[in-house]
Amino acid sequence: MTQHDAIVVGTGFAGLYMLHRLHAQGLNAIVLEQGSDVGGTWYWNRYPGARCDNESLGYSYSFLPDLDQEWSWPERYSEQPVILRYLNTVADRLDLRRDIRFDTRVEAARFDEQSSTWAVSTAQGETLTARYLVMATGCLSVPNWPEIPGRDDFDGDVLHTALWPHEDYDFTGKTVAVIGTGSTAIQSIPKIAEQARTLTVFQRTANHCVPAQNMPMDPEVEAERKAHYPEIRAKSRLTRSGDFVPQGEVTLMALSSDKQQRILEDCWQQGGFYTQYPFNDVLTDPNANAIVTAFSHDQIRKRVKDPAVAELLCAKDHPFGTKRLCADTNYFETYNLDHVHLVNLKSTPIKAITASGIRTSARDHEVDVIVFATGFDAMTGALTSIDIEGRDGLRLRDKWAEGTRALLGVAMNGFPNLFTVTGPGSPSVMINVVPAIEQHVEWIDRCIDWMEQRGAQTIEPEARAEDAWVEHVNETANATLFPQANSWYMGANIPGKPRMFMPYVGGLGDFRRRCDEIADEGYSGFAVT
Ligand code: NA7
Repeated sequence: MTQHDAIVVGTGFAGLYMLHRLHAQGLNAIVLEQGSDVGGTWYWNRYPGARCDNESLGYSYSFLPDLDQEWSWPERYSEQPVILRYLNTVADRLDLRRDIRFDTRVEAARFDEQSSTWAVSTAQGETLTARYLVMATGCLSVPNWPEIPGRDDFDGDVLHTALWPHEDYDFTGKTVAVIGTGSTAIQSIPKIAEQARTLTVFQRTANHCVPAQNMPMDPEVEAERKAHYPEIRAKSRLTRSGDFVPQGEVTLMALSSDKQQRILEDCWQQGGFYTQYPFNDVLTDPNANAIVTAFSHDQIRKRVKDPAVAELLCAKDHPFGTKRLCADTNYFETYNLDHVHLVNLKSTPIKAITASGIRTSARDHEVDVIVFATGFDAMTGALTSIDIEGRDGLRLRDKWAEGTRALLGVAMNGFPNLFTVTGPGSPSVMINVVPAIEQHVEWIDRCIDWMEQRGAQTIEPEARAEDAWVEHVNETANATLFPQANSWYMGANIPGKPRMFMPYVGGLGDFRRRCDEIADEGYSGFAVT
């Protein structure tokens, strides 16, 4: 058994930063990573068109001012290879690789009350122990393979967007099926269509989608940002979204109809999350939401030639923005191509995968390749797929059987010295995730330092503090339209998963203030031994 001060799981943005902070404290830390290199989400998701929906100039670490100045992001939104290159650069520059063990999958973690240590066992048959265990396993890291009978019978290639081959996959001349129409499918479908002989998209639910308006990086915008990076970073830490743009200043329902249309046109012109940022009522007032929905549907009807296809592509079963908003480049125009077809699974559901393709209730679709763009067991999947056992034999899977419970999304009653970066009950996926990660990592780092200074042995949330936070998370979500959608935020994409709105919608600034208060008060709401 190898003994460490801290074990971190995962080498995405979270794991790399956590290791850097633990190094700075002089602790003996090791990171275990299932992949063969760093990058987390950006290591695995290599599908054609994979790109970040957050703007490049805000989707990077805030603690590397020299790198901020040296680095050039080529486009407004970065492609996966660019972000992966950035993370590799960070890992090299901070000399992190020496404490990362790749190709190492964590299978179980057990807390030993006698020694107050975690024993972490890997699929490779090793057990490592540490006083602190930090799960930096990401919110979207366990691929969802839907239970469709017959997948193993298919004679062609089966791909999942979240487990994409590391060498380029060539669709040229192939008949291709894509299952799913979430963010990932919306990014990859136009790219796959460029190569495929035919492409058939199997859509169960249309998603709300806005134009990304991607473009080469404007040198003036970049120079301006570089001149003011520190101030902008500092301000972004206190905004709702972790991004530095005006937010929530417009009440849509207070405007005349003309003004509403003009501001929406302007938002669509700016693209991406700008379509949501200005408003303070779109995610709380169904009337305001209906106006944005109608506007967005009109844009789709203008872009798609076949009116019946356009109608199918308009999201109608959930309010605008209550599922993760998708950002597109040429997605809707792709359906104007003769070799691209849309199958509506609501009227003709998939019955099975056969040796030659996909069988719906209407007919067989023969294809060479099936691409599953079917998402993730989000927020909890990476944690519950590991057998985590805390105090008194309590298993995390059992604790969360009726819904997630955690204090600040960072720690859980019954699991001393276990920390989760961007766990359920924190802003995580509701905002720019890099500032969300940084806030959590810095809080964990400070907490571990405090423990070390006092010679304390264990820290864990008290049950009543955890209950109060869970109630606050629920109340905050229930004051919005978010719970009306069957989203992965709600666990609704995985059969049998408890329905509960998992992330915290109160915004980063207020969340950070609450977390800091708790730390300033000597970790109020936490039991320390
Ligand atoms: P999402 O957003 O969860 O989308 C998955 C898609 O797959 C969605 O359209 C689903 O339809 C569809 N799906 C899932 N299971 C099935 C079955 N059984 N049959 C047909 N269609 C199915 O995942 P993404 O990867 O696109 O995006 C996840 C996040 O990654 C994204 O928001 C960014 O934050 C990055 P449904 O809506 O469930 O009817």
